[in-house]
Amino acid sequence: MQSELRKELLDAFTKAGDSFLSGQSIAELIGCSRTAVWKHIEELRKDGFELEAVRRKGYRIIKTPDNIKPDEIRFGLTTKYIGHNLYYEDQVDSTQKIAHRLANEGAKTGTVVIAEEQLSGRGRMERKWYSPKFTGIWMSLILRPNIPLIKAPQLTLLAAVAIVQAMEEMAGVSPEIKWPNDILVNGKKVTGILTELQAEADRIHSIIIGIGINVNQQITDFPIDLQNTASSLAIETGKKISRSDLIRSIFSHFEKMYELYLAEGFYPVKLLWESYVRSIGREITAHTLTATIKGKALGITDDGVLQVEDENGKIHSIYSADIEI
Ligand code: BT5
Repeated sequence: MQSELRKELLDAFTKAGDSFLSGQSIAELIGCSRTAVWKHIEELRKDGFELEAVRRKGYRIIKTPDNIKPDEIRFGLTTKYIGHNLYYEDQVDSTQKIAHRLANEGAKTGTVVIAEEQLSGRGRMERKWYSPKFTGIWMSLILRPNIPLIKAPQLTLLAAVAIVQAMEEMAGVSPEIKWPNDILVNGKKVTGILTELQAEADRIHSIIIGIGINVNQQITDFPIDLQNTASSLAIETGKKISRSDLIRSIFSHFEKMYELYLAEGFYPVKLLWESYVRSIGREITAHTLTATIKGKALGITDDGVLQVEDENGKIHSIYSADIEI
């Protein structure tokens, strides 16, 4: 975790935007001496930040180190709570595993675990999520909403909307959502979402939303068996995308959607989700754990459940499945 002082310093620079912050005002803001300010600025420089220092004006940050360490994410972060407690790891089995432990220990809503590499990244139903070093965003977000268990899948859809909005903003692509948890760009899977719960009876303790985004991989970076179905933002746009910009944008869109959801329920989220979805209105095959259902995807209910009409006109409610379009 980041030190409180470092957080305050980066928040002050975020608020200042392009303006300079004088040594005196930094000292007052974070409650330390001018000499200590100088020391903190030197530490930022050592960690890869470029600062401009101008006499009588003060300091401003002109370049960040371009990584996804908490400092880099913190600078420019404007959310109220999403991403404020950030746990960064170089290499983990799965960020979900760490997030579960932190949630058990009482981690606050908005806590995020992020890693450069996952050795056993997981998808749904024990499937593997390929998460190579430095190229993607592998993170888990902890939330503690006061909602009934049955509504938990809505948060997968909410996350998908926020991620699509952030990708539009930061990569200039037009992603499509494939119910329930995939985000595709030009028909290829760029993102998977895995929502897990800690709950008892009908009470949710926490929801852990795992988000995996392929950002800067080239096609040969994927294992052969994924090369036809998977892609990255860099492949689809032909340019490298800043992972920390994308993460901040996701946090900020997520927080806005989440606040809307808590205040007004799922309906406004559903409307947005529908505008990004690919499978609705089409003939699909849904493979659930117990059956395969062929038919027309009619839409989702207000609870986020997929409705499929088969050839006999029977309507099936599908809670979770793999969809072929
Ligand atoms: C998902 O599962 O799509 C959910 C993936 C969630 C990953 C995040 S990363 C951070 C957090 N920590 C974790 O351990 N997990 C979460 P599912 O719908 O079951 O899709 C899994 C399938 O996607 C696999 O069976 C592969 O076919 C394919 N796949 C695996 N890695 C991929 C990748 N990097 N890009 C695209 N497709 C991939």
